[in-house]
Amino acid sequence: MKIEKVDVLVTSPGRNFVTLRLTTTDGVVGLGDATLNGRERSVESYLRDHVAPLLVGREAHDIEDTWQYLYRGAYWRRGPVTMTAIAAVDMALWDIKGKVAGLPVYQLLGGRSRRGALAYGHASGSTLEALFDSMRNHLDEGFRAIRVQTGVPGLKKVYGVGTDQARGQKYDYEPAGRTAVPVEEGWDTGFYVRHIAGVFEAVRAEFGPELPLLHDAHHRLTPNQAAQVGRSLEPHDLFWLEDCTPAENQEALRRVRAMTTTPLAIGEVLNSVYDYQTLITEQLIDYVRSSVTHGGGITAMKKLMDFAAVYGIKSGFHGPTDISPVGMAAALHLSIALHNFGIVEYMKHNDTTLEVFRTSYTFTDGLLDPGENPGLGVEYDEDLAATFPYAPAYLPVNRLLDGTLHDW
Ligand code: GCO
Ligand code: MG
Repeated sequence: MKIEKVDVLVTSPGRNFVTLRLTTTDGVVGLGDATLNGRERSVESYLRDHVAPLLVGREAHDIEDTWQYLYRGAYWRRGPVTMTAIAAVDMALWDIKGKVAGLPVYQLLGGRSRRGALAYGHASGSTLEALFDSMRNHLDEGFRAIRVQTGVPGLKKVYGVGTDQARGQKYDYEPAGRTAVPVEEGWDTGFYVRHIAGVFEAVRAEFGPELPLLHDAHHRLTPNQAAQVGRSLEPHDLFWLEDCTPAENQEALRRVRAMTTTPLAIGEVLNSVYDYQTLITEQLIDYVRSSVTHGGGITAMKKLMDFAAVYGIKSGFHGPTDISPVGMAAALHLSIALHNFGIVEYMKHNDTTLEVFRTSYTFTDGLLDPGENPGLGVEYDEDLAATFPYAPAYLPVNRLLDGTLHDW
């Protein structure tokens, strides 16, 4: 069974997505997610101009060999564009293999390790009152673990906080904006550090000690600041503190780790096992945050998680709305199969996205399940998708209040 046709579909049903579709000589169709938020066209070109010509005529069943061919064969290694492109091919091939076998992909990865994958949702509010409302909505929807992000006094717009007008709605936070250039946000780490422990104290007072709470510092702190925040959050027992320092410096986590017992998660901007080598072997983190979409696909993430398992480190795959439902499904098949699963992010796609991508995964009592359809279990409605043309969108950039460019 050879790969016969390669389509790269760039559309905007609800937001921008890049979808790879492989069709075999037997007419089996496999889907892969190749969405790289704000840089969509570069992955599209990588796939269309450089990868598609190599795929036509290859054996569709040879997933490992194709992965190595695209990774080693390019000579130029790693990086978000390359690894997202390889991930899309890898997912599509697993999708095909599952459909041919008549099995959901998780069965090909070793079968089920749990009844469902614990998922966390994104609660936010510019004030405590708005945050509590958002948390109650999440609890009503069935979430059993919640990420908490709030406004910071003195700052106009803060990462992860939806608009209060959208309070009570399900899908109220989308960081990418359809603007000609990125929106600029203002930031002061001191304001944040002085504010954040009080937020969690108030949340614990309102919602009790048991609810798993997560928080994302989005790469903005120095190791010292991260250690300080981690320590100040210890009494409030976080499930994790995410991306406390910029992820590319693995050594930075040594200081944070030595100073705090707050569990640490990192890696949504990382894309290779080598980005984790120090983090894993020195046990500097508790959770791997990469997505299957940006981390080289199911093949690469399974190996990364097996490596992490040796050191007792668990998965917490990235699942924002800029991972398409195809990428989300891939993460769920892997999450159900892995022994060292921790939690999975579930930001929820909007209705338009879910009309174009018909999924078979379900969310019940706080747990996600990939479903029993063969392959990844996602169908793409090409005709409907074509009615939502791609439009460039950018993630914001962040400046300190004196104008210095900072990590967003
Ligand atoms: C998360 C992430 C996202 C990213 C987004 C960028 O934890 O879900 O930090 O909110 O900012 O995926 O494209
Ligand atoms: Mg994050």
